[in-house]
Amino acid sequence: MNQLADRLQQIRTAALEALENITNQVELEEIRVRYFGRKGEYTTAMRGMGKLLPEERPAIGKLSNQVRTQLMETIESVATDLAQQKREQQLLAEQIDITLPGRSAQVGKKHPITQTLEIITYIFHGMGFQVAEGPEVELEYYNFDALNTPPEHPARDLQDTFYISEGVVLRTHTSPVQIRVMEKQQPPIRIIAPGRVYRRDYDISHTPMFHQVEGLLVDRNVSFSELKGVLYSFARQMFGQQTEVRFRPHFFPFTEPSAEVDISCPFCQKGCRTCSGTGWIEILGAGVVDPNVFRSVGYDPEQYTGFAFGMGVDRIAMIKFGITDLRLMLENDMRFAEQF
Ligand code: 2NM
Repeated sequence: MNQLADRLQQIRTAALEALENITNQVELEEIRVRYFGRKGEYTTAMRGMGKLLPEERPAIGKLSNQVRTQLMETIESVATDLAQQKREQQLLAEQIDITLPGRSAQVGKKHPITQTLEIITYIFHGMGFQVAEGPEVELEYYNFDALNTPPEHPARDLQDTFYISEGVVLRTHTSPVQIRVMEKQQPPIRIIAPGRVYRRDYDISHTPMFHQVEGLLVDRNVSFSELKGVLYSFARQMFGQQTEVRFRPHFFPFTEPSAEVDISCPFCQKGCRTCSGTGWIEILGAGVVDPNVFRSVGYDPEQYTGFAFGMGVDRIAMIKFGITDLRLMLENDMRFAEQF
């Protein structure tokens, strides 16, 4: 055999040995270039073909093809092995333990005021009341005049009411909503008006914004006894069937007669901090709608009578959930919010 055949055999042996110890694709590429690149060992050796005698050519040609095919195939299979190895390593590295316990999802909760508002609304809905809403920035007329509140009444004072401009206030109660409904609709009326109200008060038990639900029922032959029935039913659904209700005479400009309504303390038999030792907690104001209110909306007080009531939702939420500090309601501290 001639020199070129020896050289090809050498290349084959050396290349196969080198291919056995390959550990990555960069090394493999180096080997390919070293033998089959433009200046590669195989490529260079093949330039010797031209110097062969014609009778030597077929055998050397066959050999060189064999070497070339064998090496190319080996390179190809090593490349496949490397790719698979790499994939396996990757899968191993990305392995996760699906038996580990999951992280529990953080579920948001409704604010206790929202929850209370929803419960109150649900109870009155069950007694046939529909929800009515109105603006928080309100005309002084709807907030006071139409509600039989005289011009010199202390509630209108700058000290108590936020004035936006001449004749425009932040509503101090949701009663103006009832006036607006009565202006548009004829009796029978059975509505509640939930929403935000504003008063210039800020201390341990008052915030300048709080929430109210007011109710209004107007029809023929409505009396104080219907009011008592509705409020008893509400109090017992809200605070439990054993709840007692007490009416104390009071005054409101928009109702006559008027009363403040207490419930028996849900926390004690007689005397705790929540009821200041009295056994009773005030939750409502109520009364029979004053004929002057009906006149201002164009209802005939000879034909229609009605009752109305109003309650502070924030206060009721505090009683319902046993919250002792009003300020917690507005701080949005998650440790507080998560408890309800
Ligand atoms: C209260 C207490 C008593 C009341 C009266 C009216 C209206 F529009 F019919 F005149 N709405 N709300 C009312 C009556 C509100 O809150 C303590």
